[in-house]
Amino acid sequence: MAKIDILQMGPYPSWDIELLEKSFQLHPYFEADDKAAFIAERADVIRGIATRGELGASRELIDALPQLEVISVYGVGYDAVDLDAARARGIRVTNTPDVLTKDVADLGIAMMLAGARGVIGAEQWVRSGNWGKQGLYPLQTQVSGKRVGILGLGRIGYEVAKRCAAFDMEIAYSDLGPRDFAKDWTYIEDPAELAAQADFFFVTLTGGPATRHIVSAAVIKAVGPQGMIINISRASNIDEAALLDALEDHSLGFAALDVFEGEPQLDPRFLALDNVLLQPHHASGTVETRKAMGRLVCENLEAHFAGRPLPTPVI
Ligand code: 8YV
Repeated sequence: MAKIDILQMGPYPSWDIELLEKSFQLHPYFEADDKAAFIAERADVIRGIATRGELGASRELIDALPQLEVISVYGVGYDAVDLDAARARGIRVTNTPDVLTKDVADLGIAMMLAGARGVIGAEQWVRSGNWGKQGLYPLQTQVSGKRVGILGLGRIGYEVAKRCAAFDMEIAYSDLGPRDFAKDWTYIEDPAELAAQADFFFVTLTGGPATRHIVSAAVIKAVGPQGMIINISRASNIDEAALLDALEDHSLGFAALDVFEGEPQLDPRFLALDNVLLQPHHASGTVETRKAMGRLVCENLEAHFAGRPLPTPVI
């Protein structure tokens, strides 16, 4: 029987390709020079899309594929998929929640510690020979016992909070309402109020139109010159221009960022700053987690085409 045709939006590790190719014929969109011609040639056969969180699937692409039935996202975030366009056509969308939660929280904590303790600069101090020439590295900032504000106490926010609790931090959070499982932590509805009482301010919200720029200039200012913002969610959750202004004039102390507007291109202003820690959107980037994500992408596609319930549906 002929394999079902799947449009592949971005690269996957070889083990995912092997897995997917057992059941599907992959069409690597990202390798095509002429994207429009690539789609036009395959429009009548493509029944599924395998995409990545940051690549999603636009309305234009969905509209160009009349046989499309399912979009399987390699990532928990599906904000780059035009859900309205998919819903209007009855196209199913799946993502990869849960399997990446702990890794994303781990990287958030690593970024907090690295930023506060100057781990990157300290390593440079050793490599450059400054330790021998200039002596001790400048003193850094303590993390244990400090106040943390978590904007979005979903799966990832909860894992961040648990880790912060192990550092004896005072935990406050904001969400749509107080969460039953968070009785030991303080609920503060307003993001700016949450920010005002946080030394370390984690952004762990779902991305999308509803939360766009929720971390506004006012929230950034409220974190303040001694504070740090850690973003392991989506760039769109922060007003990036306001963030850059605040980092440049030091009205915000530090930012540790895994996500950027227009990534992988960055606003060059970031590169001139020494009060940022910049990471290449790799919070879920471990072999173990990426293997689990790849399996889920494949399992969702297989379930759909076999008429079984989808393991992790979005719509
Ligand atoms: C991935 C992500 O880096 O889960 C998400 O929403 O953004 C990340 O886990 C990305 O989807 C991999 O392409």
